[in-house]
Amino acid sequence: MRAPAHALPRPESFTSRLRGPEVTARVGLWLGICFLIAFVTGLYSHFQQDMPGWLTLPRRPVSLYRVSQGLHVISGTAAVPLLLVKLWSVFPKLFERVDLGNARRLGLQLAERGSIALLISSAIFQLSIGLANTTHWYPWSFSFRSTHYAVAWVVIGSLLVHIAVKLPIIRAAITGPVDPRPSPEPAEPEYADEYAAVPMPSETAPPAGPPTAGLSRRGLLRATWLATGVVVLSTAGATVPLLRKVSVFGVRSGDGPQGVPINKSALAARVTELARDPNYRLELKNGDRTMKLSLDDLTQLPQNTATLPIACVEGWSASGEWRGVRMRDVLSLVDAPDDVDLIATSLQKSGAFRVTRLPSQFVNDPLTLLALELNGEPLSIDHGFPCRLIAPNRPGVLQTKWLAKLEVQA
Ligand SMILES: Nc1nc2c(c(=O)[nH]1)N[C@H]1C(S)=C(S)[C@@H](COP(=O)(O)O)O[C@H]1N2
Ligand SMILES: [Mo]
Repeated sequence: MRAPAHALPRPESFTSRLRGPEVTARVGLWLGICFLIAFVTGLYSHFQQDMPGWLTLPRRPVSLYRVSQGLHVISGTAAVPLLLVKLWSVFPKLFERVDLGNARRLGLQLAERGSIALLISSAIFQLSIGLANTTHWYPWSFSFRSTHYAVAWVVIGSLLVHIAVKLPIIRAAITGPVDPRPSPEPAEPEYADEYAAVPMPSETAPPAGPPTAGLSRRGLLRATWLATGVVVLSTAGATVPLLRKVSVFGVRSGDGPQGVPINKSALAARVTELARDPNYRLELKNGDRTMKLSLDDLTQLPQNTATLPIACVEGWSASGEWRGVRMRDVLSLVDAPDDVDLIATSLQKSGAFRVTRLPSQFVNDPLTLLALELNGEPLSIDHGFPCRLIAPNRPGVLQTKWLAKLEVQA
């Protein structure tokens, strides 16, 4: 029966055989895996930047944050095509009528729909702002990190409820066949041979006609995996050096001054003049004890090398060979005790990343440098000339450039 033109469609108005729990559950399984990876790596990244007092984060391996944040952005990106296919596969359910006659059923239906509405809207919101962030595009005024963090709990919570509610359907759909089995054709009597081997299902010719014409569900799933693979390959080069050539949409390519991409340039941070000023001095402060060091003074101190990545929260990362003075050695100049935190301030007058607190375990790490050189040359102005902070296993946002002041926290 056709619905009148002005009425909403009914679930039966959608006739594609490709839809079904067999498809929804399989795509959903991978989507769930992506969400779980993004959630765990996201928590790690959040705590890196907002470390609760009870937590000590590891400093080795030095690339842990690079791998974790790379996985975060890759799994979030892979979730986009998966979510689209999954939403398409359940779209007709949107038009199911609620049963107004039965109060108990109505309550259950509303609860189910409410939790799904929350899941879908939070997931779409989360992936959208995450994707925008990887392209360095912030078309909103709220704080990205705290919003992304809060919504992550909404997504993961409503996802768990959703999985719990649908578990019987998911289990049956995943363990059964993807495509409906072709109904066996009755054997023609003259060919019947009771000694002939029974044909394996794959050898059985599919019945002719509409039931198998066109794309099968298996084909749809293959296309979905392929699309997800293409999306990943075309973006993951921002963090996986081997993929740089195929990652046409990699937001940051491998290039940038001295072989390392830049996020904020000196021009954008309005520090060029201050950074190039021949009277530049780095201020050290430990209580009343202060000291001012010129770039020349800094180059006279013992120099060390550390190979450490810059791993931006936005997903790109690159390794560099940094050379400079160990932070511990710098602080010894003002007799800083062993277990103090450090506040590093940039020449920048404003901006979210002009100040960092470096916990004592990083201050004392022999790989933490006040870097003066990158990949064999003095730091370029965009990488933080005259000097910057570089520490192992920390997000890029905390690797403060164009340092003006290092202060022992009282
Ligand atoms: N002073 C200052 N330092 C900063 C930033 C900034 O905006 N201001 N951006 C940070 C971010 S977000 C990243 S990812 C790294 C990038 O370092 P690079 O430009 O040398 O690659 O610098 C960090 N240091
Ligand atoms: Mo960054």
